[in-house]
Amino acid sequence: MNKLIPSFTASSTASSAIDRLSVMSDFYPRAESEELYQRLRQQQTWPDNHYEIAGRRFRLPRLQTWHADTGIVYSYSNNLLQTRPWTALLLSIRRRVEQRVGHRFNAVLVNYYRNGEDYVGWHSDDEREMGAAPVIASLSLGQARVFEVRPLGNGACRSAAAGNVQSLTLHSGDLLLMEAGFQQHWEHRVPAQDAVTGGRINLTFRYVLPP
Ligand SMILES: O=C(O)CCC(=O)C(=O)O
Repeated sequence: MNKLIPSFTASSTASSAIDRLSVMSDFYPRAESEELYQRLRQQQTWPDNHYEIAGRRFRLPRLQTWHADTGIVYSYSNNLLQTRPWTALLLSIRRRVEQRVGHRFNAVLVNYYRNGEDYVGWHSDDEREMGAAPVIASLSLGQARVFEVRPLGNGACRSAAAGNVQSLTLHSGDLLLMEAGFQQHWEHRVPAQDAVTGGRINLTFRYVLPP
């Protein structure tokens, strides 16, 4: 399958089977990415990570904020988060990402993993509001963390899928591109890593279809 963006270099781990996932290493040079990490960590006001669904209380294993253009509605964020306006810093990062990948984005989910205990579990970013084949650009800042992918499976396929996990390490400044078609066939997670003490911020830029 052709790469949508030939100038992206696929990571050696991912390229073996996942041709709709690519990583641009050092999209931000290391020193700049560390500075961005510190600025975001301090500038963002992180909301409480406890929430309720149907009267039951849950704890999100990370902190999150959600920013979107005016009028953009997204059910995932509405369940958990209030939509915030873009900050100047987030907007400047968005512009640079858009220019590089050649896609427009109108929303970003900011995930703050405070240490190795924070994680995101297996999921696909396949909410209806993003259309049938979303393109998602994901910027990593701060502590390097493992990112795992596996084929989507259900029922009997689930156990086969579990044995087919591929992983790569995302470093500060790396831009991961989940291209059109990736979410329909793969799911991903950032597992807990007990040995990790540093924090990481990840920005996933998305295009949500206007209502
Ligand atoms: O932190 C990451 O690298 C992944 C974040 C993620 O999966 C998401 O925001 O949907």
